Amino acid sequence: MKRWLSLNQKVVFNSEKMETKRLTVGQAVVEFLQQQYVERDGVSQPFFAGCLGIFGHGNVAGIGQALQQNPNFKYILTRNEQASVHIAIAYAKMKNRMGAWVCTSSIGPGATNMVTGAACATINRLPVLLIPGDIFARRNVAPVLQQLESASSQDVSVNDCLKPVSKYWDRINRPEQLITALPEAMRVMVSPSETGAVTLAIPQDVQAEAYDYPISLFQKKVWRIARPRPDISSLIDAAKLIHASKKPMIVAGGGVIYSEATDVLRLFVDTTGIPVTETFAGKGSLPYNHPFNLGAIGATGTPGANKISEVSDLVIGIGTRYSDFTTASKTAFQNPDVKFININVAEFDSFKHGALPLTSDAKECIEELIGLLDDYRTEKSYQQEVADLNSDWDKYITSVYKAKGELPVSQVEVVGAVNEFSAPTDVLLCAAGSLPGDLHKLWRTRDPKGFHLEYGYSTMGYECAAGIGAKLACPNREIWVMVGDGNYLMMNNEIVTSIQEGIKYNIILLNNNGYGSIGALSQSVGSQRFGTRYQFRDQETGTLSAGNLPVDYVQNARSLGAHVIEATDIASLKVALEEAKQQTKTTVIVIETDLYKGIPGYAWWEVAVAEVSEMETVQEAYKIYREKKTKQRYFL
Ligand SMILES: Cc1ncc(C[n+]2csc(CCOP(=O)(O)OP(=O)(O)O)c2C)c(N)n1
Ligand SMILES: [Mg+2]
Repeated sequence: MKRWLSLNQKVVFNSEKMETKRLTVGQAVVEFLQQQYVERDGVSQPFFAGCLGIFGHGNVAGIGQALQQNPNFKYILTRNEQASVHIAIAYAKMKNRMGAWVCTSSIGPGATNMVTGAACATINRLPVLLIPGDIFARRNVAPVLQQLESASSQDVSVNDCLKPVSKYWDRINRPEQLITALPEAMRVMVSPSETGAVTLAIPQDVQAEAYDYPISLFQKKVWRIARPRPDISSLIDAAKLIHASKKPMIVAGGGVIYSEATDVLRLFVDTTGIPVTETFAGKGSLPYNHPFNLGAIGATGTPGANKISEVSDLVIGIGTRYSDFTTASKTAFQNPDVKFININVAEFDSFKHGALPLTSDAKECIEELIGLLDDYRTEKSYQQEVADLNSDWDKYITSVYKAKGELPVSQVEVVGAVNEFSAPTDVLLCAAGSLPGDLHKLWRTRDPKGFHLEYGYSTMGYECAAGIGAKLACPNREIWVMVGDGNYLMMNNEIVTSIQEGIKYNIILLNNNGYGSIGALSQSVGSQRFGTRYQFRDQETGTLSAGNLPVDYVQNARSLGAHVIEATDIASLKVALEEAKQQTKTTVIVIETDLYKGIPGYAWWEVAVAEVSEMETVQEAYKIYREKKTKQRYFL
């Protein structure tokens, strides 16, 4: 043992003899984060782009002070902590999870503002590091401003709300706990199967305390993003299932894009003739005009995708978590003998629907599968059917994109104008409302990163903040945020941040004076759009029906510092899009759209309907609901 030690002088077993650096906890965090790198396929890059946030008493002297003395680690002041997280999510999504931001907040409302963002990140499987301040670990001055007191424990703070929405959650009560907590936080953030929101709650006194940290904590560390290979026996079984299948299909989810598997997917499709359907996160897996691309699947899917999923005997899910929108609330797959193969880096997802699990990286697995399929090819007639469905749908898109000349314009006409104006590598960004469904069906995606939909959590208010994150990740792409009036009113404040930072993106604000989406949903459950219009209250009927509210979106956006253009019809919208592109600062185009003009859907989405009611419309809706439910299936 002695001899071994003498040969390895640098190995120190006694922590007393470690080379150390005296830093506050806040300083140690910032120094550590700057040294974290990720590497995939031989390309290495720093993982953290910087820190977004808002200071308060919980973080100003700790993380705040550390950020000031480390100007190389960028700090961006935002307007709302939830929005910080939205920016971080959009960035990580555009970076295919190879980059992330830290979000810092004070104690209390700043921290709980991040709960929604954390849930959004975790559900979408996107990495973000949250560092909320926390109440004094020392406790002697409790209760501090914003402290949630508990009569049953002193070890509770509002940060505990972040536990269920975080993939890793820790509270750093002593400075040395950082030494083991930080690598754990990194392990989870860079894991393709585990990633999501990671929370390190750090009490304000602890953030400012100094400790002698081992210098090895601050050495450059490169985390390899592995491409785990599938189990070979399962892979052989998968190849057999494909060989036996007459009507196989692929459900391409976000994992295809995050794994950068789009080229190999295309090769797989070209060699096998297996058609592709796309989830919200997976849209862009194949270009829209590939003859084997059936487009959007599920509740907001195309007729072609729904027709094929109804009869398919083998569904190959790649990087999908099978949300209810994808499965049309478990009604999409009706072949009594349907089988599933799931290629997913997360074991949890790969076992869904009783599938043959190929727990592995999408790119790696597809490559290996191609090697086992020999000359397998779907029948010519099936390929022809798919190609016809693709071209029929494209003709339909052309017809609905065309402006009809009626005012207010329809939402679909706006989608058409933006799609036709945008360049292939531009980014369309959206999250909630009636736009996501229209975009899922109708957007002609030409680039794997061209379609950015946050539809895991469908967070109202995501869009205007997320535009910043998308632009930070892809400065050379033009970002087109499409947002409804409801979403815009929920969170538009980050326009100010974009002006502050000189980060330019475009917002197309579709004002239909209320909730087109939930209004239509309300109607479908028999509730006649109750409480979904932005109208004055009618004092006689007590309903929101006495004329549109006079919200001036043009003035609103202008007051935040944006360049604003008002469009009244599709012709003026086209001119506005050109003007927006020329601008160097964030530009908002406001256009009024029709609340009622929508396009039909081709599959069901389960939303519960009242079982009893005196309202006939509800009774009728309940009958339809019961009928639809008969198609729901379990896959075991
Ligand atoms: C934070 C949040 N609250 C509520 C909802 C439910 N919801 C989804 S879309 C929507 C209305 C969106 O309104 P708008 O942006 O005007 O879009 P439109 O429905 O008119 O297309 C609501 C209330 C949600 N997704 N997120
Ligand atoms: Mg609206």
